[in-house]
Amino acid sequence: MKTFFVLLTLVLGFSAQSQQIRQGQNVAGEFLVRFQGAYNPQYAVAALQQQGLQVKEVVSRTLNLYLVKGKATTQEALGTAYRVKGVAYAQPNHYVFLRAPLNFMRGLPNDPMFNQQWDMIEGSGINAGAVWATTTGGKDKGNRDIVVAVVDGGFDLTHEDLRENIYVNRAEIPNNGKDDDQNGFVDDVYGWNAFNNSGNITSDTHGTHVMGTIGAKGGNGRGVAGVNWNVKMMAIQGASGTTATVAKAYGYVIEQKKLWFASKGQRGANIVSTNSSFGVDNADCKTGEFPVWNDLYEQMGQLGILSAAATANNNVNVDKQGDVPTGCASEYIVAVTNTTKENTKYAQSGYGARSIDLGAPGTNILSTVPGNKYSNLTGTSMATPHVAGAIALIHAAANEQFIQKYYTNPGPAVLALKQAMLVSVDQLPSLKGVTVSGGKLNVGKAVEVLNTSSARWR
Ligand SMILES: [Ca+2]
Ligand SMILES: [Ca+2]
Ligand SMILES: [Ca+2]
Repeated sequence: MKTFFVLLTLVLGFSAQSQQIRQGQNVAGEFLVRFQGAYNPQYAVAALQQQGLQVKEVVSRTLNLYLVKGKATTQEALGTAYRVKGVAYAQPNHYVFLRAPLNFMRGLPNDPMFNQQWDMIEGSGINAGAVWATTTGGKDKGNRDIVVAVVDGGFDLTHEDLRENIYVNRAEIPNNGKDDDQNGFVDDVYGWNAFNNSGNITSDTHGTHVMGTIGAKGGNGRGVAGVNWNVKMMAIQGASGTTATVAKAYGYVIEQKKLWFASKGQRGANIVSTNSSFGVDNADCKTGEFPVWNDLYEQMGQLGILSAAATANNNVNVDKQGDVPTGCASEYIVAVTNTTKENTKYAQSGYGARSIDLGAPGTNILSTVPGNKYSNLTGTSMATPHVAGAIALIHAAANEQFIQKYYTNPGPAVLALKQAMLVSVDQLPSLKGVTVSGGKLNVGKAVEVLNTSSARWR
């Protein structure tokens, strides 16, 4: 009987949510009647029917309790029920709600520092709450894991608010000096360290902070919430040093995604975005001095990987001064500048009507730092993970038409995703005319735009 009660409660609670029913409301015309004495359904059914009431079901035999439906209002029906001989009491059939915090029901997390995360909400932030009401990330409509490759200096993979969302290559046995899954990389469990060609990932503040914005575990009652509460983040070290290091870092990403397609999702990783919070200032990607960079982004793009890239932390016009990678030609780069809580471009951040696609919050951003700590940082490096994370969250929220096209024709699919992000921005005066879109990321609107357009795809 207890099981039945719990089930009933859950069913009622669930329908209550979907119909937007408030606390304190009850099911119209329905009520519960308990009879005195031992269980006697024949008597109860007949006696209630005589008063024009209908027994919907036996709720509890031990309580001699029935769910009853009347034709009149609940109050009138209750009055009628009390006229039935042997009735101990009757009461309305209230809607019951799960004991989740109220903000959880509205798509906002219970993480204690969330009240400082202005970057996630509507207004000055990216409006992630609009998506969280439907999905908090992790899997697409084809039930495939969504992976973000975070290319940076290093990561604290043991951080309390990150560890559950770190990608793990389960086919690789750690630290045995062997390439167990024969993907060409020895001991690559969490990703790859392109600095020293090993699977040994070391910790660093910058990369740990970037990771938290993309995918700190949300709704776990700890710390902060990332753009994705659930996601798999692949740790790739190789965000500085030389172009060769960067090429090895992205080379790993490319190989894992190729393997994923070739094995139909059995091996490799479904990487949908990368985060590039690094680059070369005042460098012209189009002179022929940096072809490797553009080729890496092109190859990733054709495999369905968009790369969010941070532009310079200087008030420079990238169209004129150049920047690598945000001045590179590849359409698969989403170039990002830094916006503030006041919804303006941060003064020391790059722009460019042709090269810088959009803005995202990057000023005083609270996120994870090594040692289970949290801290505020500022820079285009902090803006960009909002975009890399948004790409992953959009994959989780995208409809089946999009996902089908993504599996079969990934390049065009992700260019449509990028376009949806650019046309759905919140227009900001300080970004108008100096960025491609003229505004700041609004991931909630981007999902709407993409799903509306992909619904028409064949
Ligand atoms: Ca391996
Ligand atoms: Ca191994
Ligand atoms: Ca958290």
